Amino acid sequence: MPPLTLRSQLMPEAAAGPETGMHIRLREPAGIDSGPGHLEIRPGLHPLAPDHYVEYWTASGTPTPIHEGPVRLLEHEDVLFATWSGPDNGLREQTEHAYRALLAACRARGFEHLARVWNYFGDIHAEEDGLERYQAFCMGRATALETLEIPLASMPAATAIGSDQRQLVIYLIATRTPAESLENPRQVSAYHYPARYSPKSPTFARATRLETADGPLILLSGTASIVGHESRHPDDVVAQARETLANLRSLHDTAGHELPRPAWLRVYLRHPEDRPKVAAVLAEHYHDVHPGPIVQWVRGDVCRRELLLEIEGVHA
Ligand code: 3EB
Repeated sequence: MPPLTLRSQLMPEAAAGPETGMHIRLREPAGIDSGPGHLEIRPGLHPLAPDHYVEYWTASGTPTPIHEGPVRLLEHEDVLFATWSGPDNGLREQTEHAYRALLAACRARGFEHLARVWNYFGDIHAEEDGLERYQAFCMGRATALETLEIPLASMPAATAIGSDQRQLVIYLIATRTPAESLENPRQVSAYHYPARYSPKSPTFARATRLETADGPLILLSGTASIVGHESRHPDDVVAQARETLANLRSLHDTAGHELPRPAWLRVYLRHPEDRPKVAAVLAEHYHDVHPGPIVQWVRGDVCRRELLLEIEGVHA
């Protein structure tokens, strides 16, 4: 099989981006729409002014749009973009239902492998059925992935963030051949976290690596100030930013040699006013990377209350 073509770009809203593929726009209302060759995903997040970027994912071949109720797909030769938008009350059941439907749709078309998944829903810390909603989400997701017999060593990279709107929005990238799942030696694998974080552990890898026609593509999961399995530096956003970047560096070091540079990063901040402090830490960390990563700043709730930021991105 020739290497796949999969490209990711973060571009200013005013720029003319690719017309086909998956477009992630931070505007209201939360949800997903499809056009002839593209999907528009609105996760229910707010960008921090004055930045307005759009994230684009493109692949080779003429895309075929498929619409099956709450599942919308965009099928390419060797990449399938699959999305879900639906209510986020009864989150555990909704999440399990969404994952089952998404995975069934991917498998039916020969895309057995998940490379990257993004998950957004509102009120992440609220209680539901005696669980925090993030835990309810983890249970629904883990149950679906177990039923579908996805091995822990083949988990996708992921993001799960509390948004500002009550809508469950999931989008993912599936491939016919497996991505390589990467773990971080500084962190316990999320799927081995102790049960106190969630009765069923979060099921994701720290990153995935895909070989593409343009070279390796590293998809970084949402990464926070967690060492081992414990949150570090509660109440200290600068120390959390440094710890998060140490995690990203360690992850990068495990991904192999001659790796591509960070193309773009997205920083989720619980408190928008922390941006200047975190921006200074990022500038210092990437001062010798030219060109440095494009950075998008977003308001979002990280799954543990004490965590003030999370960073995800793409090396390409
Ligand atoms: C962590 O490392 C922070 O449940 O899919 C980051 C990325 C986090 C993805 C997920 C959770 C998820 O545990 C939280």
